[in-house]
Amino acid sequence: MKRPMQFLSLPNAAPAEADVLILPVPHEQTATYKPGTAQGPAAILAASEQLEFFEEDMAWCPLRQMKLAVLPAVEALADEPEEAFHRRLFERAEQLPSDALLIALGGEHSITPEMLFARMPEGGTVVQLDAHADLRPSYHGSIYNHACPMYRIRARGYPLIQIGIRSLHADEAAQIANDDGITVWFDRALQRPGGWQPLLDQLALLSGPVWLSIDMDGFDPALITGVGTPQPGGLSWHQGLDVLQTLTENPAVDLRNIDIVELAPEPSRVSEMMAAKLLQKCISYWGKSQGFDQRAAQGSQIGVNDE
Ligand SMILES: [Mn+2]
Repeated sequence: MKRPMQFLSLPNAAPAEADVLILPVPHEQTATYKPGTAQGPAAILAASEQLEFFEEDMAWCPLRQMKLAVLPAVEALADEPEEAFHRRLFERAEQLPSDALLIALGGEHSITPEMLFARMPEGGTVVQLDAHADLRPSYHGSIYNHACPMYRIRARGYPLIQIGIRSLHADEAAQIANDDGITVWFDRALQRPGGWQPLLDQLALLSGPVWLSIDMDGFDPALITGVGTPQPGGLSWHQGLDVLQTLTENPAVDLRNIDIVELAPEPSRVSEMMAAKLLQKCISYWGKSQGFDQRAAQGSQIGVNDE
């Protein structure tokens, strides 16, 4: 039997009423090294069954006071050209309510641009956790390759803040050096004494719409081996949470869109558990920043027997 797509095993709210929308996009077309990202969304949601309803950092049960819906997955049809799939993804993202928090689950990183073009207001900034700059204009003959999403986004004028970068082509390094709209926080410098706080200071000064794009390979592969293209070094779990918390607690930032991409499940299940817990933190930190903890309990999703 096909496992129902649910978060924390909870029944899904009606999408039009949801405060949080989870969009599975199990798209894997251009992976260049380790396959498996197509199984990412289902594995993350299955792992979420093991999470507690209580989220310990913010000390509340987010889904007692927020409504969440896992949406039907957007998947490529058999023999569908890449361009047609990406157009459908754009249209799907465009139809979703704009005031809910959208969290898309990949799939490979190539899914980010169309969703972003559909939902990100002008003047918005992209904050990207990633081992790779993803600034190639095309790769293996395709602009939709997972090495290219940030090139496409930057070409539309959105400024980029890239965090944890530790693998890039010389041409990407040249683009970064010549483009004031790209700020890169290289991993090696971030991990030196005093290297981390200036990044948080920059994020605390951001304003306007922000899209948070989390490539799971931005984290240390010692923590999460299940990624398509692992690279030594990388962010710790707590550094990832620092970024999330700084953005959600910045009242000048309007964070409505997050993607979590490039998870390729592995038998240990540690990798998908980390992604599931990160998803829970996104929901909790965002919900707390929006004041949902002050609202009356919904009572609709967590039943009395679910404790
Ligand atoms: Mn990436």
